[in-house]
Amino acid sequence: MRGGGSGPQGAEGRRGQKAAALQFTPELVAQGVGLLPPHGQPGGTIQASYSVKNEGLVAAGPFTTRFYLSPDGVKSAGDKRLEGAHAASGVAAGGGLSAGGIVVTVPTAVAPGSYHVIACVDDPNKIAEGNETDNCVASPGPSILIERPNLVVQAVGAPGAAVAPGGNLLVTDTTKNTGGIATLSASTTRYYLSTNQTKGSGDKLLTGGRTVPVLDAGASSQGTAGVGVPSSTAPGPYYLLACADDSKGLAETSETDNCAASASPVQGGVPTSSSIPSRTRPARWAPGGASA
Ligand SMILES: [Ca+2]
Ligand SMILES: [Ca+2]
Ligand SMILES: [Ca+2]
Ligand SMILES: [Ca+2]
Repeated sequence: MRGGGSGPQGAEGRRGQKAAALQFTPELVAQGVGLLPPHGQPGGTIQASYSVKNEGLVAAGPFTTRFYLSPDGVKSAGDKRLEGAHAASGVAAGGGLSAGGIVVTVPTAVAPGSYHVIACVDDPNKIAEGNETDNCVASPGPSILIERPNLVVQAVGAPGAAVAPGGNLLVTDTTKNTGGIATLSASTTRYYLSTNQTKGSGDKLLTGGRTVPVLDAGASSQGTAGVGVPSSTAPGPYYLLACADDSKGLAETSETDNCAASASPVQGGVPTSSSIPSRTRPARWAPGGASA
């Protein structure tokens, strides 16, 4: 009987040693985590919340909690850490802490998709604990959808008059956000003269542009811009192109659908009014820059 009892006594002894070890360290255990709102975009901010318990018999001093986006909710090396963290002042022995409204930024490298969020307390591991493997907790289901906005030009109004080199003209366009989330910032729609209806390297950029404000998902902005025609514009018919976010300030679902062309071409490259006799000037010519 004595021999039969040694095994259990040994196990109890190990349990006792473990319990004794736990008594003299903090033991942080992550309890729950959440994100608001449930959708975001690379470069955008969201708000994290979490809770933690200290199951040890010793108070935990200050520690840092960090957050990760994980496709499967299992913490692994490929998970993307959200920029920003929560600096907890500490948790009393046997106590708990809940924190919310923690502003974190989605890294620009995060691909669109659904993610679980994971909170890891004492993430840099500055506090020695009885158990270091229970410091992370994942949301039970996917808690955030990472999306991008998408700007397109829906309509371009071609000027009725000819396009004179060195002159100015007014162009009208409608720029729409067809993506599922608002743009992070304002953008610039710019305009080109093109010999066809597709943007190419030889197209002439018109000076000036139009600032498009922040657009919610599905929202559009219509506006008119005064733009200048390069004096080197050769004679011929041109389509007018409008290209959304032409300065490439926004990451979008598609970067190749940003331009649209006028339905019909306009006549371009007509000499400026100062270069030909006044009796032959058509009334439609745009004024020639400084002489206007
Ligand atoms: Ca722990
Ligand atoms: Ca630790
Ligand atoms: Ca686009
Ligand atoms: Ca863009």
